[in-house]
Amino acid sequence: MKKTNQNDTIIAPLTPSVGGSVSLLRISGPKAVSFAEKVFSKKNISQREGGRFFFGNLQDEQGKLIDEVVLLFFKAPNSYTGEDIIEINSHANPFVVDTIFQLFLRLGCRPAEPGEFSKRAFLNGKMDLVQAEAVADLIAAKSQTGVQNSLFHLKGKLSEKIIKIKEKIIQITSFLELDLDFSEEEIDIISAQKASALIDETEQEIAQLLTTYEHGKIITRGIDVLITGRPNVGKSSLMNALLGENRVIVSDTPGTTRDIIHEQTLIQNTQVRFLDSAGIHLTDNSIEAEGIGRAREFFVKADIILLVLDISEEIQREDENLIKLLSGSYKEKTILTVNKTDKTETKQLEKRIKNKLSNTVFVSAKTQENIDLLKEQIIRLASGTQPEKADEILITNQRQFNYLSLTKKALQKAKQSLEQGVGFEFVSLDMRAATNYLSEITGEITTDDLLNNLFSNFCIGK
Ligand SMILES: Nc1nc2c(ncn2[C@@H]2O[C@H](COP(=O)(O)OP(=O)(O)OP(=O)(O)O)[C@@H](O)[C@H]2O)c(=O)[nH]1
Ligand SMILES: [Mg+2]
Repeated sequence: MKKTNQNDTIIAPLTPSVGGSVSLLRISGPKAVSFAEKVFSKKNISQREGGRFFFGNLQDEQGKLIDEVVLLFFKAPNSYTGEDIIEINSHANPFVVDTIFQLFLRLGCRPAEPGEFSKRAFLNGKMDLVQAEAVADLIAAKSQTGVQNSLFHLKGKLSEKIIKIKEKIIQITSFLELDLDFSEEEIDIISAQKASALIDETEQEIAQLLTTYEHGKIITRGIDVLITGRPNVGKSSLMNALLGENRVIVSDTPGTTRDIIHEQTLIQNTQVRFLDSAGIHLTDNSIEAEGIGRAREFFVKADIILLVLDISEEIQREDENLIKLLSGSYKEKTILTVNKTDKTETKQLEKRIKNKLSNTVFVSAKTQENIDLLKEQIIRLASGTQPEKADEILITNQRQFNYLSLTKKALQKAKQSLEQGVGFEFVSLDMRAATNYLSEITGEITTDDLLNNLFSNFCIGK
């Protein structure tokens, strides 16, 4: 996001440009009302109370009728952005919407940058950063639980939790600093042991929040599942079986799938996106070769990898190489999916395969055997630790996760110092660092770069 002037009056559509029957445009800033009064048939809006709606005609500068509209007025500071806001509900015809948009640009509005309404809301103290992120999460949530969790964040529940933890840390720090002040008089305010125990308590609270990230991530963003394996093992057939429809072409000619094909579905109320890829030839020489560079990119990005084997054939060198590759850094997220169980007596092979990877499922894409079990495994593996209570607050993004991890590290360092008998003045520095990291989560401490980066990922009109 460019550095933008906060005094500009900005405009953006809140609804998609095509489809629907009503369209909504939002205008926010000091001149929103005066611009509207110039072209709306009802005047003196500024003298009315905020939170009202008005029905009337919208006309251009020459008095030509553009549309019959409903106009909403929110008076500063009681609006989303904290500024005067006018919202125009017009008919959803794209010509009408564009004519209104152009009219307001001529009157002096500037098109809003992505996320600019929310950025103004943050800068005007209407919400903190966690709440602003919750707005974007709520719109994009990929499950009902994701919606619920975003609402918790929006209502400030995560922020409250973080502020409470921060207050505890500040209190311990003030004990430590007070103790330093009184050290001459040999009055003990707090012992190192007591301080260490209190820090440990807060560290546990942060550790608990950190464990919610995996689950928080998937309910907000969904799960990406990559289906991989050598040619002809039944990757595309498996994708169809998991989707419950014949989406991908299947044939007995190896090399049928060429490009990555993705399709999504809901499993246990969670959005799952399957990616079917071309079969990988992984010969001994090619493990490090350029050829699998692209595949590796997908290995990194995927939340779960299904490595498909064909049990009706002997395990081949290519299978072995893929198993070797994936049992390295991708082990935790790989499920060895042994396919075509309908074709052979599997007992012998089962034994050989059993210990190759800890997560193994035997399936038949053809008869659908164990496909439901595979779905369960996918969700279980991606979810990490499940929340204990349904209404538990989950953290949902990398930024929150990183700052909480930094806070935890700073507390651990403080605790270590106390155990080693380091002076309270040094311990207090780590405690203050911990407080600052928490302030960055809610946005009490922030930089222009961070704000620009965060809000530019929002959609236009939010
Ligand atoms: N009997 C049996 N045949 C299967 C099963 N799954 C796939 N096949 C057959 O195996 C052959 C290959 O299936 P595909 O799904 O095209 O395999 P693929 O791994 O996507 O192949 P490429 O795209 O060429 O890499 C087809 O003839 C399928 O009908 C299964 O569970 N049982
Ligand atoms: Mg295929």
